[in-house]
Amino acid sequence: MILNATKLEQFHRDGFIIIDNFLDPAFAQSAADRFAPLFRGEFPTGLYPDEWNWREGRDPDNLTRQICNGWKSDPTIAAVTLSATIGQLCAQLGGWPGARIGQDNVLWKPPGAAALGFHQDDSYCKWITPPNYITCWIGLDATSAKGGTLEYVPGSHKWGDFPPIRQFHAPDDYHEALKMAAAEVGQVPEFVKVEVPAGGCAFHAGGTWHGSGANNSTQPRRSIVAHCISSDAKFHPTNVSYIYNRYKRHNSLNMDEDFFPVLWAEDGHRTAWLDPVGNEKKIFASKA
Ligand SMILES: O=C(O)CCC(=O)C(=O)O
Repeated sequence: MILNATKLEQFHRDGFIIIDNFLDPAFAQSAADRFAPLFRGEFPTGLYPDEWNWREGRDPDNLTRQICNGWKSDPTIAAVTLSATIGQLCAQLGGWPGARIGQDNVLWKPPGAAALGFHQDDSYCKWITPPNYITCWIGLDATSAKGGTLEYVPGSHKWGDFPPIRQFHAPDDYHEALKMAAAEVGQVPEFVKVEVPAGGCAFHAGGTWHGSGANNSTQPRRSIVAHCISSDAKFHPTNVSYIYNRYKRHNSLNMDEDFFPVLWAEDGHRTAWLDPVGNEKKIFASKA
């Protein structure tokens, strides 16, 4: 799967692109079916994910449920977020020699669940050099403005770097940090809402401002997200992530492929323990 010149131009101009048919709809449904067991703590690999931010019976129903690095816990999630296809597209968009997974997210916004604050992904990867994500966001359900789909501010990847936001989950005003950033650079934000059928996706640059409103529909909004980094990425020499620096070796800044596998590289490398490229055919719907 290779992006054509129009899509690349759009990405560099707007900071995102939207692809209506990306995951095969039947596969999107089987991935969505994994959400309820995962958030109940049923992990087929036996491994906890790196972050597990909502648990059945413990946390309020009106929060968006989030797991980070679900690939470690569930092979169906891994089939998507560790795919060579996503790696290749992210490398192409980032102008990188290849792509690794930096982190994945499993996001479940049931009817009535609250917003997620507008932010830039790159604010959250200062523990990596270069500190840049290219993100692939996939809707497993058909998405709508009413259902709290992902929203972008076109061109906002050119506004520069801003710090992590005050409140990511269920903020009082999900535009708060965006408004402050826009005022600082003298811009008036416009919004594009990602309305795609089940299996549709969007790719965005790490600097692009994005977030999502409450789910005011009667349908769940389930998404899988792959935040890729360059295959050349290293740990930052001094900035430490209290979770992800657990995977850093002593006296080395190299990122271990056991924890940050290379999904695709232009020299043909793909981390040896991942599924071979040919196994992906039934997962993806179309050519971009
Ligand atoms: O799904 C959402 O509403 C937010 C997702 C997000 O922040 C991301 O994909 O980087």
